[in-house]
Amino acid sequence: MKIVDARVFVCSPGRNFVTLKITTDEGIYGLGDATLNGRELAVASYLSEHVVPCLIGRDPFETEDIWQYLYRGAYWRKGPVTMTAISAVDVALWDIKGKALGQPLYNLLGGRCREGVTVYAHATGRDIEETADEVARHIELGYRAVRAQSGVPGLASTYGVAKHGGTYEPAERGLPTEHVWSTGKYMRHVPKLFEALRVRFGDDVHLLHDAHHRLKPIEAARLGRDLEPYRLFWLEDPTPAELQEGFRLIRQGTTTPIAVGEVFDSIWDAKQLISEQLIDYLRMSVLHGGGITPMKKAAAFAHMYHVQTGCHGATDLSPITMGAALHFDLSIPNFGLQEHMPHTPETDEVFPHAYYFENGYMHPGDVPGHGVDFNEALAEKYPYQRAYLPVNRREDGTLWDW
Ligand code: EZ4
Ligand code: CO
Repeated sequence: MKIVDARVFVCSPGRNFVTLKITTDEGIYGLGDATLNGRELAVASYLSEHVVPCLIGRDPFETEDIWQYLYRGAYWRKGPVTMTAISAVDVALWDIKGKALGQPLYNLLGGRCREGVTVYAHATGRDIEETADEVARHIELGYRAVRAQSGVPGLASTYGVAKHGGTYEPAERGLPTEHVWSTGKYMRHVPKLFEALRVRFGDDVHLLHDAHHRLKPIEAARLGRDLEPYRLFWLEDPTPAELQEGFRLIRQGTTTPIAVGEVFDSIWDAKQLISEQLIDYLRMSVLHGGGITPMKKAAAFAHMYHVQTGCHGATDLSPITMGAALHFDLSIPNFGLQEHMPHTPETDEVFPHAYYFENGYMHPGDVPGHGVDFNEALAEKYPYQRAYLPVNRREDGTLWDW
């Protein structure tokens, strides 16, 4: 079998997605997600200008060699644009393999290791009560794990909370909006949120929280300690992770489990975090982590150090990534938890998929490949619209991490 064509699509059914379609001489095609929130066109151009010409004529079964060719062969390694592009190729090729062999992807990756993939939902509200009501709604929907974010008194807006309540979407159309941040106000508020949630919901539901890279390590250690009575499943992205040894300070200060890695693009971003046992969950995704090929290796490495996976699954990862992630989650021994933020009906219509939610689990479905398709004609009705993630400043105007 040979690759005869590869095309890049950019569409915006509610938000922007970049999709790669690779077609073979046998008529089988595979789909990969190439979405990098706020920098979509850079990946689209990287693919169509620099990667697609190198794919024509190759055997789509050679996922390892093609991955090495695109990673090592580029000379310039790593980086979110490069790794997202490589991921799109890798996932599309695994999709082709599954379709050619008539098998769901999980059977090519080691087979099922569990009944289904436990997912966590997002509960978000402008204050503690509204957030608690959202937690209640998600427990009723069957979720066993819920991430809780709430507005902070004295701050006009914060990460994870929609301005008018309801569903939260991490990018906005137009130029970046600016938020104002206060670490002190935030840190005083979050323990009150989780105290209220444990009083109302008891101990059975898993509760999570995302600090979204806004704290310094010593502050994260204190927040983790303040949250210990409420037994979080994990505290996510407590601090930016370029300085991996910075996590030692967090570890020394708290036993709250730590999850990090949604912005990682390679195992090198996590090598020290894992080998020093500084984290509990690796959140790197098949999308931004370079595909299924490197994620299998990253998971195996993490397994040696008691680190489990906790794949990123926000709405800016397309349904193709959700499908691929579910096959990956099902087939590795050290799966931890998968994020699930439902897409809009428009997005689901553009990307018809076999995966489904039932009793707190997601299932990838049993169709060959990853089980997610792409409706090209419908996608054309939703052209790209420039959109950005917000930026964050401290109260005195200093630029901060968003
Ligand atoms: O802000 O995916 O856990 N999920 C998150 C996301 C990220 C977005 C950034 O594009 O932190 O909502
Ligand atoms: Co996050």
